[in-house]
Amino acid sequence: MSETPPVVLTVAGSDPSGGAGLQADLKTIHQHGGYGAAVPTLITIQNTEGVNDVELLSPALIRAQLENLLGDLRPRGAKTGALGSRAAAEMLAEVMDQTSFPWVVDPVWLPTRGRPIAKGDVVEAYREALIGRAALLTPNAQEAALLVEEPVRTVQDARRAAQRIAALGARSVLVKGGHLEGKDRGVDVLLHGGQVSELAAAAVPGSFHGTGCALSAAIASRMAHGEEIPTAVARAKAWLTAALSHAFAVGQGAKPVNHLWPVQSKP
Ligand code: PXL
Repeated sequence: MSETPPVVLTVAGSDPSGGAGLQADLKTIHQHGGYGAAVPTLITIQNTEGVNDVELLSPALIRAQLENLLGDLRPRGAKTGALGSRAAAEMLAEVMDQTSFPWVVDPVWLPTRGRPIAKGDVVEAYREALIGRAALLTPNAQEAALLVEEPVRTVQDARRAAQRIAALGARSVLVKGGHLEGKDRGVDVLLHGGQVSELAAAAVPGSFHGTGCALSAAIASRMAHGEEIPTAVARAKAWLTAALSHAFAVGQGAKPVNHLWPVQSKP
């Protein structure tokens, strides 16, 4: 007899190249034993070489999709990716208040390549409305720096940023170290239960796309299965490192995460 998988919801942008956004999240959720449900927030015109343009869906259209879905399906976990605007972030905060499952909030404001996929004042909306409602916030170093208005270049900076983001109301924070400098590159900092810990992984050489999306979707899926945040984060990171080591090119630009790479420790 097969067990019913937990529903895992992603609220994110569309990346037609399949490397990031909704498309990446659905593959990752499936691979981690979840049933993926997906609400698009914006459409990018994008291939593996970068984001060429973005069109935001209206907050009313995003809200209608969410309310209709949540009136029927019962997710056990969720993640947010690109939201695109302050208005969408504030609307989502209201919807989050009507739910009781954990939300992983992945701030997505700047793609690695191409034009920004969010309007300027979106950072403030995260600070005011989303940080305090997230079970876990997963900024990279650059996003953490925007949140705390201080540079984040070293593990020491990342530890301080995590504490300051917690002081802004976040329950748990994972500052991802993929963009840290020198020997600190690839060291993530997790603040959970008031404790700060470091997670190191061997840096995988190459130019990749969609690493943050895959990581947050994997963590949300593991949490939907009932895993505690530190275990979910460590195992999701181990899977991502392996999935990056086995990435392959699908176009002329960055390689997407190999989303279908097997998960060693099943949630
Ligand atoms: O990797 C961040 C990201 C998330 N979501 C969408 C994107 C990107 C980066 O390009 O396009 C839709």
